[in-house]
Amino acid sequence: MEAVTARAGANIALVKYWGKRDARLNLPAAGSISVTLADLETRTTVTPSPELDFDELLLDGRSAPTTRIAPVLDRFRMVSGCDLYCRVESTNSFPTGAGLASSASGFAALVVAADAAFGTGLDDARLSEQARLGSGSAARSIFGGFVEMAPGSRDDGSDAVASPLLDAADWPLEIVVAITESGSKSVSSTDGMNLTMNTSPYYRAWVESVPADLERARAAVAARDFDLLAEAGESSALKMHASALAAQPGLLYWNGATVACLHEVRRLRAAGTGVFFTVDAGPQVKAICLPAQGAQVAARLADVPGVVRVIETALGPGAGVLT
Ligand code: 2P0
Repeated sequence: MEAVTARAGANIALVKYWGKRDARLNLPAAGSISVTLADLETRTTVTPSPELDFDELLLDGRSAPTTRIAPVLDRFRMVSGCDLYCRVESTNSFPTGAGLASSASGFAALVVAADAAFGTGLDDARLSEQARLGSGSAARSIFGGFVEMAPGSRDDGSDAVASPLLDAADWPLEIVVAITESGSKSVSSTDGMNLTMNTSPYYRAWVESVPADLERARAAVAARDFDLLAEAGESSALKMHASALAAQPGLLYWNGATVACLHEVRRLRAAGTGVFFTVDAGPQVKAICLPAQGAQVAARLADVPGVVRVIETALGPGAGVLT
């Protein structure tokens, strides 16, 4: 069998995913809306081989545990009827230890490469389902541009998949990531979500508020209404963090520079720049900018005390095979 290489971009949720209706199948408690990034990507090569007695993983050149990828490969082995173990080599274009999640682009690239290597020929919805079983946010990285993840209602999760809302080229927003701490050890998203679900008195209110944010964000994307997207996006991020802050013990993902960046983004918007913020399960700030405004926002965020570096990227395409 041939080695197959695939790539997938990381994604950033504008309407956040935070909580599950089924932890085993990674079924989200509510939908989410994201943008897929062009320049923060994972490239993964899958090589099935009769010479292997177990799966192997090389992550950025280093041997890594296969606990999370072996179940994904098992499903492709089952569907294809081919029981070969695989060598998986995966590299991220963005700095590891920069606190930027790589599980979304990682699992999306893995399932696309495995699908081609095992010849299973799954369509995009089924690839999204397989990526979701690896990591909830990975379901969205199968698609490019603006993407919506459906929570689904079936117990087997077959309808909990992502679908595209709008191509990147149709509204080429720019993203600036302000890194405020490198190598930070946050509580993982999976653990943070579980703690919030189990202990936060605000969790239910958070989940109940998501459909209205999805509606606003969907309408904003359809109309290319940046102000409406900014309102829905900042509100979703702040509410997600409010639910996490109220967990026991409270999850405080932000540092001082994180908060300083949020204020700087608000100052810029008040002065007329098209920009809004979002923050995930870590201290980095992601600024979403109108086309051609990324460079100005990057320069301003780079000057905020405590910002270690900034990364600028365009929106990008969905996952695909390279070779
Ligand atoms: C999101 N995050 O919508 C939210 C906002 C982080 C904060 O999706 O447990 O790594 O593997 O499904 O996908 C990160 O969560 O969690 C995430 P699992 P995942 O982007």
